[in-house]
Amino acid sequence: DYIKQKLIEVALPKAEMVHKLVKEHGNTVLQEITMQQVLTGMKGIVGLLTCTSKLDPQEGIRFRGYSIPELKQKLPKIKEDGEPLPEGIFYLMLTGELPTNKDVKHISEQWATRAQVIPSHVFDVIEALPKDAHPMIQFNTAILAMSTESQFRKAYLIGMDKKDYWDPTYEGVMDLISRLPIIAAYIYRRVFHKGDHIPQDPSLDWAGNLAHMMGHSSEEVKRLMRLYMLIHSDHEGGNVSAHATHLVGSALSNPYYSFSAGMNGLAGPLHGMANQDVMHWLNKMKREIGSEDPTEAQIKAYAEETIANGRVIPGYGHAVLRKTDPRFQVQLDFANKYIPDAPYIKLVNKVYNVVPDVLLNTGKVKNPWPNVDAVSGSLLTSFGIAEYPIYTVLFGVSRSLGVLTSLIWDRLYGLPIERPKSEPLQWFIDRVPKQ
Ligand code: NMX
Ligand code: MLT
Repeated sequence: DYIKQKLIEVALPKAEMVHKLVKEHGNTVLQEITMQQVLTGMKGIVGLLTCTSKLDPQEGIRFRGYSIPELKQKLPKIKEDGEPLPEGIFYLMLTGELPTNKDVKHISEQWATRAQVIPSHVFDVIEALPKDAHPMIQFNTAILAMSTESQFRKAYLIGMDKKDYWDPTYEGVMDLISRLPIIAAYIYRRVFHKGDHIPQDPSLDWAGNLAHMMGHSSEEVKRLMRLYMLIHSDHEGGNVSAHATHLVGSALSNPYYSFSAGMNGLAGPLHGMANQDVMHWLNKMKREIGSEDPTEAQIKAYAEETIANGRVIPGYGHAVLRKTDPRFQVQLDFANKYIPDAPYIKLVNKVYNVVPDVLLNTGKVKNPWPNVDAVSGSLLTSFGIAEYPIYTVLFGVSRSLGVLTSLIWDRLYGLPIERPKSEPLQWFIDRVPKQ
């Protein structure tokens, strides 16, 4: 696998730089930290080294310096008018370089080959769960069950030099990513299509194969799945799923354990589960208003009621972003191009017209604009994937690309175990300046 050779060439000087920074500039002060930052979710505290992507509050995400519109131009596609292949963004995040068509084909083939062997106990474990267990429970259980395959643990036990840990990590990551579409599609067909499974087609690309195995094999859905897998793949290092994967990985837990930790975080309603919750919010609103096509005034009143009841409006707000999420915009553009008249897309547009003002009027919401989840479910539903509980699983399949690439880089950099300091309440009270 020539990618490994390339990776080590790119990474060695960077790993040396990290070592040098710690050794020669370890006492450099990076920033001041306030009481508020620590007590409100560590917002703005730089505590992580992450190279795969970086989030600008105004502009949104850039993957190795490239914005989503730039990637839509620069990453390889199957057809010129199609969407970039997620294999390409994986290569970019991993190596820092834009891939050629050959690189993308190589990764597609690697994943298709590695996906051939999933041990049967993984499916037995899924089958042991009730069918109505949330798909994220089934997904994460399967991820953990696959850790019996971890090369990392075996290499560790035979006494591998720690400089080489990145190698079995890379192998585990490639195996795990290759298998996630099969697991996700298996759960989808088990829960929503009477266990009528569709075999993988190794000639297809990673995202196209996922759509195919889910039973949505039109070119339109494959195109949508490529876009979906591209834009959900990473959101710098501090979001809950990335941070959890990194933290657990810092104990040298194998890629399966580490990714499972990230997926447990993604299943929270303030993170990835918001994509399912948006659909429940929209549908409950329609039911309570008693109309399939509520007016903007009705939507505004419903949003105000949600807030008055002490609940959040899912799909809106962000811990870092202070503008409309470009991942929201690119999905809306896709919808406006291919399905402008879809009722859910019209509804999303109406909600977008009124909810930011409702949130601004609370006087406390720092970002009133939509995030990635405000439209993704409506888009999937409009293309026939209307089973909401699978949405966070799809988010998770995509998120593997970024967080697991970062895990490889954690090993390449040789980062140690993560262990911040904690203090009880009195310590914070004692820090308040005396009058
Ligand atoms: N609806 C109602 N209230 C909100 C919202 C919202 N969409 N967003 C923030 N607030 C409230 C928040 O609950 C907090 O209230 P309080 O002081 O009473 O505790 C106040 O506004 C200040 O919060 P922020 O500093 O603006 O937001 P924070 O950084 O703490 O949280 C989110 C960020 C994303 C968790 C928050 O905006 C939210 O709960 N949004 C809805 C859920 C959602 O869409 N999550 C998905 C995020 C993207 N993803 O996929 O991960
Ligand atoms: C994400 O994609 O991880 C979310 O937008 C949450 C975040 O960045 O904090």
